[in-house]
Amino acid sequence: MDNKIKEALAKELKRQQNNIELIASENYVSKSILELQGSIFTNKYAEGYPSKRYYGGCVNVDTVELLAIEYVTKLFNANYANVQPHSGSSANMAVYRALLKPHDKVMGLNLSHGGHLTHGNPVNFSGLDYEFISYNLNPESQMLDYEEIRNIALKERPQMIVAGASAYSRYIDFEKFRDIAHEVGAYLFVDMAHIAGLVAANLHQNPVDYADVVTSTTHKTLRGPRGGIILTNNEEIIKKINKVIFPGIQGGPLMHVIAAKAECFYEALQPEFKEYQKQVIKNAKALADTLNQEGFKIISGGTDNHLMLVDVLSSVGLTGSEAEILLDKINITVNKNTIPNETESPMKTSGIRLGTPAMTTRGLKEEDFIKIGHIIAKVLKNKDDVDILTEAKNEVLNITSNYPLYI
Ligand code: DSN
Repeated sequence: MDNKIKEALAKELKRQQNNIELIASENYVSKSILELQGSIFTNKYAEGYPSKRYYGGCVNVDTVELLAIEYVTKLFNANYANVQPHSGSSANMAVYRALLKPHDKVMGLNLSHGGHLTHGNPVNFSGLDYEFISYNLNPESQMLDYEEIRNIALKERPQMIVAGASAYSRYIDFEKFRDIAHEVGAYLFVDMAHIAGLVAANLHQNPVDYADVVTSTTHKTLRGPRGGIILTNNEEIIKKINKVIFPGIQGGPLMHVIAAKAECFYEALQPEFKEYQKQVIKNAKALADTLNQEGFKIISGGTDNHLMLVDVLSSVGLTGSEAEILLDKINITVNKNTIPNETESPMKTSGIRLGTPAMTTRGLKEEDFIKIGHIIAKVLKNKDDVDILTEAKNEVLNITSNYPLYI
């Protein structure tokens, strides 16, 4: 292996081992998933679908793709799945292309209110190719306002409503979204990427029961390899989706990733996965409560899932970017994040987003997250105190050394 690449890999392993990872969309995969994603399945071209390929020699990749489909449909109680999307973004592109015409009207959650770039942001293909109308969180509760969403839908009459979020800490009522979509004759499309693991563990309402089509990534709470999936109960919709994924927008499927996805769904079907997800939620509540007691403003007032958005600007006068850099110095990794009615640029922001999936995989419990909450508070309130920063970094290293990773 090239020495420079080898060195970067070794340093990244050390970074992952020595840091408290609080990026809500990250996780640590099992050794089996690592092995499969780095496996010889990467050598195989398999354009098409199981038993309908454009290449010979697909007998074994057919097996793993069929297993991935079998396990994921069981996990989410869905009739049909496409496991080939390279990412959540290409899964979402496939849904729009399968069900909409260019410039059709679509409703999605505003990015700074917790949505995602592919839910209609003007700099993303979704916002460029379709006419997106954003809905916002309620200004008082900072929660989804179903009455307001219904009012916008009745006025705008969109062809599709997108539900789902990447920085929203509260329960999402997909049944209410379904009722609104039905009332205005729109498709309901749910992007459950962030909460898929909670859904798999029956700790959140399953959008597959309500939506026409559901997408997810596989690497967040679901704890699998990086990639996307599409689920539906509708045979006509899956036929359209399959055509859009291949040959429409993708070429050869990443068979090493699909093998790792199959293992991810297998792992998520085991009873331990439910216990893991319960702990993810308990840990998030412990962290949010601690930060709240320390005087930090949590957007939406708390969390029902694996993440929280903290308004650091109004709490301690730091931008999200300053907080991210400061916490990085003491080996805590977070991401700056815009908040509802953001006044700063996306590179600065007023908030940081924190999540518990990765550190829960390492085995941390509520008492650890209470400690982490106090460390974060101490550092963000004393940014210029070198002694406090040194003490905080030692506390972090003490925690990470108690929960070894990949040894
Ligand atoms: N970038 C992902 C996240 O961090 O939530 C969403 O795609």
